[in-house]
Amino acid sequence: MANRSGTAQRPNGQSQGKICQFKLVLLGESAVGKSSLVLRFVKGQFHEYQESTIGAAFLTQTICLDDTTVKFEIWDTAGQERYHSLAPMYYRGAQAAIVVYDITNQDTFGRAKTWVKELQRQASPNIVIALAGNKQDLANKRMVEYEEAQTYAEENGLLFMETSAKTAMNVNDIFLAIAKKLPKNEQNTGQGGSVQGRRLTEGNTEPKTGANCCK
Ligand SMILES: Nc1nc2c(ncn2[C@@H]2O[C@H](COP(=O)(O)OP(=O)(O)OP(=O)(O)O)[C@@H](O)[C@H]2O)c(=O)[nH]1
Ligand SMILES: [Mg+2]
Repeated sequence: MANRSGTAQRPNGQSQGKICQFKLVLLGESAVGKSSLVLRFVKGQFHEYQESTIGAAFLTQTICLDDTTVKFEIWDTAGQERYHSLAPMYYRGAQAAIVVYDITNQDTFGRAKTWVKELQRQASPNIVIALAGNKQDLANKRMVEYEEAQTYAEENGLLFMETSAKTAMNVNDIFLAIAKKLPKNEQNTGQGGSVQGRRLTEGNTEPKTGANCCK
């Protein structure tokens, strides 16, 4: 139940804290592991033979952050070039983006930089962007140095982590870091479809309980 100030309350009147909803989009070259990262985050699973995404996939996951429940509405886009023109539909109005590259493939890092530029030019001005160097479990085949990506991320104001959807390394952490960076104050939690996160109202406030959510 949400009261007038948007603070969720239990029937006994105890405050559960704020509930915020954010649109997050994943972008990056095909086969870098976007769907695998989402599958790991949302379902705790990994598939060696993950199918290439057609168009885009939509999933949600909820995490708890101090007194705030953060619900991510996740758009996992298709990395194949023929779907590029669809991307603005998914990043438009997004409050957060994860741009993914594969640390074993230098070209995918170049493609990630192009996505970052496109987001900086065309997405919401306050969008929180995270850069994920995925397949960290294959560090013995590394083609992109950690320091190179970290420097690039610092220069562009991006969150940065190397991740592995396979081992789960830093997967929850990158979503958590984004959740922490997103604005959650009263001013920034307007109603549906606003540029910033929106507060849930009665009827859709119940967060999913799971590994990433408090009960
Ligand atoms: N070793 C390893 N393999 C991974 C990792 N993440 C994904 N993969 C594998 O990489 C392949 C591509 O992963 P996807 O998640 O389908 O990649 P995608 O970025 O969603 O690709 P598109 O949907 O075509 O854009 C699959 O065979 C995955 O099993 C990882 O962290 N480590
Ligand atoms: Mg995919």
